Amino acid sequence: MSPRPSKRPAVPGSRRVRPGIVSPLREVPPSIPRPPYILTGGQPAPGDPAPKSAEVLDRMRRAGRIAAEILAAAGAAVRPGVTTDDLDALVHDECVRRGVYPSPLGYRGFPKSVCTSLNEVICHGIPDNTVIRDGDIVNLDVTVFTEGVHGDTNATFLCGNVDTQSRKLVRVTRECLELGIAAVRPGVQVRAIGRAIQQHAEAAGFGVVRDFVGHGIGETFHAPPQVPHYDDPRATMVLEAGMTFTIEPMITIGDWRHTMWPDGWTAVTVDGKRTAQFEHMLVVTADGADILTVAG
Ligand code: EYL
Ligand code: CO
Ligand code: CO
Repeated sequence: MSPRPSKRPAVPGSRRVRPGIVSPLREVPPSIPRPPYILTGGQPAPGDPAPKSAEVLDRMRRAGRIAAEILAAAGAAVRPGVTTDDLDALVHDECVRRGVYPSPLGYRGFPKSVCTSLNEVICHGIPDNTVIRDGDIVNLDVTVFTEGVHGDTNATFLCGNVDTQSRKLVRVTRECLELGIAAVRPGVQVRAIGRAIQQHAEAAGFGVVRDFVGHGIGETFHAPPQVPHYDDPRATMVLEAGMTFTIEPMITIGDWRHTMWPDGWTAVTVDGKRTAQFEHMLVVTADGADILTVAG
């Protein structure tokens, strides 16, 4: 007999995520254009927060749509028994099929084509042979480079029968992204976004990760401004129509502080409690924001 009835979710946190075995590098056909950080092998260009032209926004909308479609396809593949490396293969193959470059691959030495962050992993988890189990939550963060620009989006997916508190965490985190987007309009400071997110997360009893932020994006993957997901008095930049950036709140059941695995990428909660994230790339419009990472 099983020690627990099969219909009840496993106790969250009863298993700690551990580093697994990372598969060999996947190749991108030489016909697919690379982002500058791959071609130079050097540091990413600093980028620019300036408003984008309509022509650049058209390209970013196409990149954003492709990223959103690949994210949805990968999320639909989440089920018990699938490994995070299986999801990397799916994202990688879908990028190649569509002729776009998977931005994480080779970015600052990241070895895979998507970030896969399970349970207490806050962000930047490296796909490996870890098996996703019933009751897990998994964030998939897809960025593609095409037509000279990046499209960056992520979501947290439920695997099978997930406990009530984890489902609340995922719902509240999605709402935090929506409220952050609703705070965007010309003339407000960047800090208004984090203020809206922090208010909602803390009212639900959850924590807001401080050490990873949203970011300007376009021809560079990570550009100014930094977009904190809490009310940071340093985030004084005033939004203007045409600016493009991500909002990507990471919300925790417990402590918001992280520890970094020795791989230098995988950020986990200090207390081992679960965390969730959602991300969109958007443009500031005359009266609000337009989300660029929507499937067609
Ligand atoms: C780079 C910097 C520690 C980001 C994303 C920043 C990673 C770890 C210090 C993806 C991959 C942001 O924007 C991102 N996802 O939505 N690497 C990233 N870094 C970094
Ligand atoms: Co992302
Ligand atoms: Co991002």
